[in-house]
Amino acid sequence: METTTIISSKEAMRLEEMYGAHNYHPLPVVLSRGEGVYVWDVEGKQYFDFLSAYSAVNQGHCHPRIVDALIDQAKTLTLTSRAFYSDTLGVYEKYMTAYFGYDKILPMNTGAEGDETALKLCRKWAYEKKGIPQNEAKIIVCENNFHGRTITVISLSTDPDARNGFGPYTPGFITIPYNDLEALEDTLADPNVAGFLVEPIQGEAGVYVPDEGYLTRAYELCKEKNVLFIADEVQTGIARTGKLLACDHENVRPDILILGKALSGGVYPVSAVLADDEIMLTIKPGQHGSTFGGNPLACKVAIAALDVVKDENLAENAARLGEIFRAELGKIDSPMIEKIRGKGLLNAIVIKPGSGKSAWDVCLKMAENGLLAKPTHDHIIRYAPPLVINEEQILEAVSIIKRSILSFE
Ligand code: IF1
Repeated sequence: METTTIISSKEAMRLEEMYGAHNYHPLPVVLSRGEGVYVWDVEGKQYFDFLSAYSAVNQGHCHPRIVDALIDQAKTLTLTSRAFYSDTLGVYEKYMTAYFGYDKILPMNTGAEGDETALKLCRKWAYEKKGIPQNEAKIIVCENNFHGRTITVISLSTDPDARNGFGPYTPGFITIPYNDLEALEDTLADPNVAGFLVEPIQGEAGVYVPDEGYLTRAYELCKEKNVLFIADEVQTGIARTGKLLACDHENVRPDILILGKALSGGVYPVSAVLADDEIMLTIKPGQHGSTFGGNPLACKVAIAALDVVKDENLAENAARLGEIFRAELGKIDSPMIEKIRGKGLLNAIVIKPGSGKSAWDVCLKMAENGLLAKPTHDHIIRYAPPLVINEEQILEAVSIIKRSILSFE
């Protein structure tokens, strides 16, 4: 069967329903093209993309510099495996460690792999450097976290949908409330605690921004107990919150930094874990890796993606336009809006429970009006446009959001 025929949205949805696993419940929109802040469906309707593939397309869809880097390398050498050296990996590793200020990087592919790698590093460090007895290392995580979908990562999840039905679970995790320094301090009293894994802003939970100073004090508490502060910046990193990293808002330097998503501008799966030698060198040859980790394509795409972040001042743009976005949303006079929160261009509207319409209803109406966003829960809508958006587009997007919400009154 010819595989490149343009199919209707209806046919596309039927095919996914018939032949694909039902592990998602997408909005009834079938996308076929993306450029910058816009995407188009099969029938040619244009939308603002206010999800950015969950913050993987910070540089805008199909950024020419990133796509060109992919194409050029794809014609040269795509994959060697780490059985051999390559002329791209060392260059990329030097670039990345200088860009983020760490001794070393361990290149992987997905965010979940990044989290798994960080957990393995933390445990290895615990046994070899901190002296915690083998198999006794514990890692503190926060309620309502999201760190990926692998068995170990869902073992530390508190979300029933993500976790239930997949046991038995990986042991060794202690859950505390997010943004609760007293709970953290109490839990750090356990001498077998090796690490604290935290999202600087909880994305999936509903864009929960912790109190000012939370990250700083949490880091200090960890240092007092020789515990590793592990920041999952897969979603909050790469300029999304108005700084290169969300931790930069408090000048906190994580002991282990996890990156993914927009590290590649959404062009290719690229993730990374960065740490200094004392931690990173606890993993020896043959103890960790992946077929595609650090492949030439990933290296060249990620360098281009990060060059774009710097050259186009995306962090500053996100900070400035995020302020405007939240201020303009705040002017929408609707009993449906309970709260607006966020940082940079990672924001959310909390729809008042019992206001008659769900976040899903609002998202359907916004799609009708030309803006795509998705609920993170049944009453929270996350708004995360590409960071290349400009002020005129932000204001136009706010008018669509306003028109959509007011249409229910
Ligand atoms: C899905 C959520 C967002 C992440 C953080 C690690 C990962 C993610 C902070 C894993 C991934 C994605 C996964 C995707 C939807 C999306 C998501 F709704 F699932 F929770 F963004 F909030 N750390 N988040 O946000 O990275 O392995 O996916 O590359 O699974 O539905 P990944």
